[in-house]
Amino acid sequence: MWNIQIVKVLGVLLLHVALVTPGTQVCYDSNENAYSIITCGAPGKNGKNGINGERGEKGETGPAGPRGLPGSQGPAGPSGAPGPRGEQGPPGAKGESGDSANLALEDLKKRILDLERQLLSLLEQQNKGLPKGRAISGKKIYISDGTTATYDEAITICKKAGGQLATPQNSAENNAIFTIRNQFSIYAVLGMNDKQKQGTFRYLNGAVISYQNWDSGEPNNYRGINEDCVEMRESGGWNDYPCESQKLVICEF
Ligand code: MAN
Ligand code: CA
Repeated sequence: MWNIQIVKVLGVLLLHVALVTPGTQVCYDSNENAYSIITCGAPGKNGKNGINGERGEKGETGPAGPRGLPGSQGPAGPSGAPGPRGEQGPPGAKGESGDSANLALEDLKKRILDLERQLLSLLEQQNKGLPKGRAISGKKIYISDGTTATYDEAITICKKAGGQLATPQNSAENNAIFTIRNQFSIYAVLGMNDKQKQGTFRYLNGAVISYQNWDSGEPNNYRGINEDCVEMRESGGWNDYPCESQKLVICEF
């Protein structure tokens, strides 16, 4: 009996050594109650891929990428609105004296000024040829429409007209005013007074007069009556008189 068991085990071992090759193995068959050599099957093929998983959550924003290369220059924009005028610059240095063009220009200027003087002089001489109530002296034009007024009213009338009350400052101006005075045959009020200080006559701007043409005996503040204003008589000479009297208004421009 014991010998039979040994023979069995030895037999199995021998079988194992002799017959088990790669791809086979010794298996115990419980139905047959015996060991037998079987060829084991090759491993099965891999199964099919599973279905895709669910989409993951959105990842965090990555860090900013490196700065790109500068783009090419764009087209020029439209020109802007003109700026405000700048302040006047200092006068330039005096130019070099006289090429022929400059000389010709200077000569032309002189001739124009000469013509201007001659024209004014002619107009002065021809004061009688001007319309009534108009006279000229130098750059001044004198105008009257025959209106009479007090001294204060006369000042207002001339100011409103854009000029000032006639104020002779030399004999030529006095003559021009005289021409108009004679046309209306009314004593004319002049633009000066001695209201501030008796005996000191001043122009409307407050300056003491620099030219005078008083008739003899004037100014006299006649009989102590305040004669603070000045009129031009038919002689062309001046007399002081009360400012409230009505006199011919002649304005200068
Ligand atoms: C009148 C007025 C006076 C003037 C005298 C001169 O009385 O015109 O202003 O001084 O005449 O006699
Ligand atoms: Ca007088």
